[in-house]
Amino acid sequence: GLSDDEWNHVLGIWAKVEPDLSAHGQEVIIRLFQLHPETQERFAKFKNLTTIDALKSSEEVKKHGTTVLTALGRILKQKNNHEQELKPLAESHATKHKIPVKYLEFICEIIVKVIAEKHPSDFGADSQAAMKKALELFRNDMASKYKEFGFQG
Ligand code: BLA
Repeated sequence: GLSDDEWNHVLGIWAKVEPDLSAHGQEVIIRLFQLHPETQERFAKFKNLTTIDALKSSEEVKKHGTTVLTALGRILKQKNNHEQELKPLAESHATKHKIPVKYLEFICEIIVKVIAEKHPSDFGADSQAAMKKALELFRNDMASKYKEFGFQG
């Protein structure tokens, strides 16, 4: 797990992300699709967005980005007592969306990069290390829940 100090780092930087959650979320999703085009194919509703301009001007992309970071923020705030928040998410991702753990790794890495770019003076080495650790816990728990739902991830 994370120490109190590490959770303070995680929630401290998250408090800087929250006022502009949708811009962060939009950037994360667009970058995910640009770097890993196979991830965009998982979204029936984004099939028509074939150019970077179309992605940037899509309200639906912004909305999904907000959904993602809102859910992630709720989970982080539980400081690893996230069973209640994680279970329905793992279930939908295992049985309905069928999202490989690898894609979770992709998006978590991008989340750290986007925060680092937008908050260079508030997201130092200790905070980044703490956030990476928190996201690793999240991913590991998703992966083990996936297995409970019969998805190898
Ligand atoms: C939908 N993803 C959702 C929803 C939530 C999240 C809350 C809506 C409710 C649900 O279907 O369970 C949450 N998505 C997250 C979180 C992350 C995230 C917390 O990406 C990452 C920290 N889901 C993934 C990844 C992909 C993904 C990596 O975790 C990438 C391919 C896809 N999520 C995905 C899809 C949907 C979804 C395809 C359904 C979207 C829709 O049709 O509305």
